[in-house]
Amino acid sequence: MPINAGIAYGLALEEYNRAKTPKEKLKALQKVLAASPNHKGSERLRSGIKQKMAKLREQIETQGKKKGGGKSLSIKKEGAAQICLVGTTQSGKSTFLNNVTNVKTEIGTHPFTTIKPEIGTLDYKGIKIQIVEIPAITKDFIMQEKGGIYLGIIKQCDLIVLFGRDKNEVNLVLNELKDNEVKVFYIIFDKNENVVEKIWNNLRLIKVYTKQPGKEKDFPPIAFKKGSTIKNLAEILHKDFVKKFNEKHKFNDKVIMPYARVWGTSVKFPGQRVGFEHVLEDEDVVEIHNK
Ligand SMILES: Nc1nc2c(ncn2[C@@H]2O[C@H](COP(=O)(O)OP(=O)(O)OP(=O)(O)O)[C@@H](O)[C@H]2O)c(=O)[nH]1
Ligand SMILES: [Mg+2]
Repeated sequence: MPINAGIAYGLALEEYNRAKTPKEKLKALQKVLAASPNHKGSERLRSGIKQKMAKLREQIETQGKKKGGGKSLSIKKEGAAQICLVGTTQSGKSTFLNNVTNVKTEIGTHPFTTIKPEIGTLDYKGIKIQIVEIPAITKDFIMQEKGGIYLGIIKQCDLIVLFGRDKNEVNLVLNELKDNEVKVFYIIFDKNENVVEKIWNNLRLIKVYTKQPGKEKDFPPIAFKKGSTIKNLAEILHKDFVKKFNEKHKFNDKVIMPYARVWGTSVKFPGQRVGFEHVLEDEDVVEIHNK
């Protein structure tokens, strides 16, 4: 089917053909896409352009990582989860970071106060959650010098908290995430909500307390993915324990089957005896008997 392309489209294509670096090419392709006809007959054309853009972004990202030397800008995940604060400038990202973590970073009276990722640790009922403020997102932020690096960090995190001063800004950030194929789950910051609670509820984690027989539960709790079992807990507590158990079992040695007692919503009554495959729930207290 013939495509009614138009002058803007032609100019953008020309710009693309002249472009040398991946960044220039990506910028030109964005124009090509914007100017390309948007009807059924041009779907294949548009999806082809988008695929090319995705490849260029990847290229820019890898280049950025190499250039940054991976020192101050690649962020090692620490704690049970890594959260990224992503939003427009002066939307309250640093304010939130300072409020909920141990970090005291500068709160701006001017735009673009935060110029590098700032990292803090949130202590949620004993579970450590890493929070990273990404410098402000602008339209086409991927074109900025560090854009690729920031995108790399964003793509790796477990949850995004999205900031914007109004609906338009929130949409701008959402579009940037979409254009750059960020698939991470996000929540939108709302100062009238308990954002920390909302973060926890969207992480798909549970916190589990251990306990020694006859004693109170231990603190801090340990974080696990939803769906984790007693076996997963045992593996963390006693690294050799599961292995030894399996070995003994294999040689038919006389072993007392290990078991656990659980208090919490995953069991029918407090202190119920359960096996290795028992699925844990948030706030469960577990006493493992392995001797
Ligand atoms: N819109 C908005 N502004 C806030 C909020 N909390 C604080 N501010 C004010 O907004 C200004 C910027 O706050 P920051 O927390 O530094 O904003 P930021 O998003 O980190 O900004 P940059 O680092 O410059 O991108 C300050 O004057 C704050 O007092 C909030 O929840 N919403
Ligand atoms: Mg800031």
